[in-house]
Amino acid sequence: MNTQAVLSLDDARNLSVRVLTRHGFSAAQADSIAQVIVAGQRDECHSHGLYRLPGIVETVKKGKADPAAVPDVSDHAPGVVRVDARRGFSPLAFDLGLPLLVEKTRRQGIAALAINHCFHFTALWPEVEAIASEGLAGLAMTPSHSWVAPAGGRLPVFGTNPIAFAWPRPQGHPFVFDFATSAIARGDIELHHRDGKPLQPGWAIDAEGNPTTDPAAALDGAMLTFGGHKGSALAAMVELLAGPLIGDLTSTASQAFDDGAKVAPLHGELILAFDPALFPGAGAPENTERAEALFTAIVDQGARLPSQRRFAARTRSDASGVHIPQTLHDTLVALAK
Ligand code: NDP
Ligand code: PYC
Repeated sequence: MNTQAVLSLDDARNLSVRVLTRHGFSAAQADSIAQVIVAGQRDECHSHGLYRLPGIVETVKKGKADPAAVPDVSDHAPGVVRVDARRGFSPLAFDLGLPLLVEKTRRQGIAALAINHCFHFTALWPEVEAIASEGLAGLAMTPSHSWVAPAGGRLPVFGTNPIAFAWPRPQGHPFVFDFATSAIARGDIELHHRDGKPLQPGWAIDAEGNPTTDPAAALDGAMLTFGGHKGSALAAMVELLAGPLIGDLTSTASQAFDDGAKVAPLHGELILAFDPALFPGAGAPENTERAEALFTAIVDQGARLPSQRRFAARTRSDASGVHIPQTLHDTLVALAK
């Protein structure tokens, strides 16, 4: 039977920090990672919640990541903040780079945060939501490992390459989307594999290039992009903007660095922020009204906004905690000892 453990958000955070510090993570690294993992679990993003902890620990055990890395923040150019994560994980690098990104964006209207040399396992919405909470719009993207075939091909070239966007609204939650440019995130293919569930057609091909719904065959073959050639082009854009543009690895280079260890990818991330107060629409209430009318036109016909499911899950979890498989809880308790 698939039994579940229920944890309060504080218990989930404390358990995450215990697992991480037990494996050599500095307090600062552990706090930033735990924050983002518990947020993922709270919002019922199961592929990017507590499930990630064993893989993070493995990335350190295999000698790839530095669990005590101290990221270096630099003022790279008038519109560019750079954070060298120094082979630590991305959450602390983002937390340390955010204040200067916000300051530059407020000064100039637009600014970029380039994170280099980070191990990356997180969803991107916590980052763009943090930017929106400052009254700014945010756009984030990152490569991963080469798991995804280009449209019309059969060999993995791209990462699952997510793109996330947030737009601040006068009241309530911002408008946020966050999706992989693959048909589904790699983490969800892994969860289908763990739970013995078939994939949906169109998500993956096997090692011979044949369509498959078998998660094991997909993990050995290649994932497919969403929207055919359109997702494929967006995936290529993410490789370029969050790779060579910022002096970092493509997903193929990250996979080569991994060298069969099968741990978290090492690469960069590009995050852009926009200050509405410094763009031509500033100060005219009709522009805010037009944006709000767009959201109304979506929901008034019964469609939903992206992140609506997540925000509803957040309300539930804030009230009654998070649910994880008992087997995962047992694994985490063992890792914390
Ligand atoms: P999904 O396809 O589950 O969701 C993508 C987005 O679409 C979400 O914002 C979601 O909102 C929204 N959405 C889903 N269904 C609807 C609907 N019917 N109407 C309107 N909006 C909808 O996500 P993915 O599998 O593509 O990605 C999952 C996560 O994996 C992301 O958070 C991503 O950042 C992460 N990821 C991280 C990678 C990394 O390298 N670090 C790589 C790849 C993915 P809602 O959440 O409310 O359902
Ligand atoms: O789920 O595709 C994914 C993923 C890659 C890196 C972190 N998450």
